[in-house]
Amino acid sequence: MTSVLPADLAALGREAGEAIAAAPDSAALETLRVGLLGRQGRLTGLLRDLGTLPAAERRERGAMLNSLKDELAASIARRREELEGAALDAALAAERLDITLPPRPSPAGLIHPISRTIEEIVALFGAMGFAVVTGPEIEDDWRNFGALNIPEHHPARQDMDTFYLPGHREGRRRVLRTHTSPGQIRTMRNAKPPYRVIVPGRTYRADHDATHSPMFHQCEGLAIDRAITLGHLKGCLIDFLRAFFAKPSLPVRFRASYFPFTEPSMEVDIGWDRRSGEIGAGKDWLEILGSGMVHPRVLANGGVDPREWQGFAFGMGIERITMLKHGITDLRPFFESDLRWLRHYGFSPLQPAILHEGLGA
Ligand code: 2NM
Repeated sequence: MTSVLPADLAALGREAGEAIAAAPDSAALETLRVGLLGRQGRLTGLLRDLGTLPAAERRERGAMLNSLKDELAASIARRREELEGAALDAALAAERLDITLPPRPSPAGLIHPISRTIEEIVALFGAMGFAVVTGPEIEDDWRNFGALNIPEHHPARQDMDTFYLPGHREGRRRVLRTHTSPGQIRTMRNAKPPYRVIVPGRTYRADHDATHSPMFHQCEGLAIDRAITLGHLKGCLIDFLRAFFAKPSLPVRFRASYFPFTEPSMEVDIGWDRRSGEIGAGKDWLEILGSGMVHPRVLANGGVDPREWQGFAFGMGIERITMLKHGITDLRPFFESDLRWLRHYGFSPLQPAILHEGLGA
């Protein structure tokens, strides 16, 4: 635009240019645009007024008005881009997400150490082909004692140690199971060999002091096939103990013992340091579970022909191996529901016991 603008157009251009540059947001800018270039706009009005002018004046003023209109439209478009860019920058800054931040602590609950140990046992024995079996906590004394070759006069049967329930069917007193072996008896009577099962669950004995709870947890296992040997028992339990305690060279010792339901019977010890409590270190031995080849009489009681089938069984205390693995020294808080203890010893439900991550502490 080289020709000099008449004063009214120059003033309008300056005023409009300043207002556009100062428009604080897109809405204000749009109001300005409508006021200048809309159908009722000031510039539109001036263009409309051209018709009243003489032809020569009309052409010159028309050209100036059109070029002013183009200039203002371009200024508005530039300012719009500026404002939209600034709005985007502001939104990006305000909604910024730091994806490197750690997650907020989850308010979700935690897995009780007993449940965690059972999950780990299930994972480890599951990998060795064992299925999980559960049974009722109220049993009769035949499944709990008689079928297991535990004699009538055995001290474990005494009222002192066992919770007997009132009322009973002929000769079959009802008891709170003192071990999970009745679950194994049920498996033998219900399923056809071969099978491998573990039976984790609650068990009960009339015992209550610093190291005994009247309700506690056990896991027993049973593997029956045509040619299961003591070698299978040893390999299976050594593998389990080394994986459970996450110590690949954990010393494991088998020591001859006696149980009425197995023959031969063996206690299983692991190496530890009595003074420090460290598992797998030092020169001391710690009894950790019981095992043996299932007694032929127990097989027969389970409806399994001992001339055709044989196998091994074992049993362990869940609280005990949990305490040893995690350095828990007192049994009592396991069942006191003290949230401080549970928060300290609980496990994240988001990190379940899966073998490809290992079972290390
Ligand atoms: C143990 C030790 C040794 C055992 C035996 C049986 C069954 F039912 F097959 F006869 N179940 N569990 C067993 C064997 C349990 O616990 C220390």
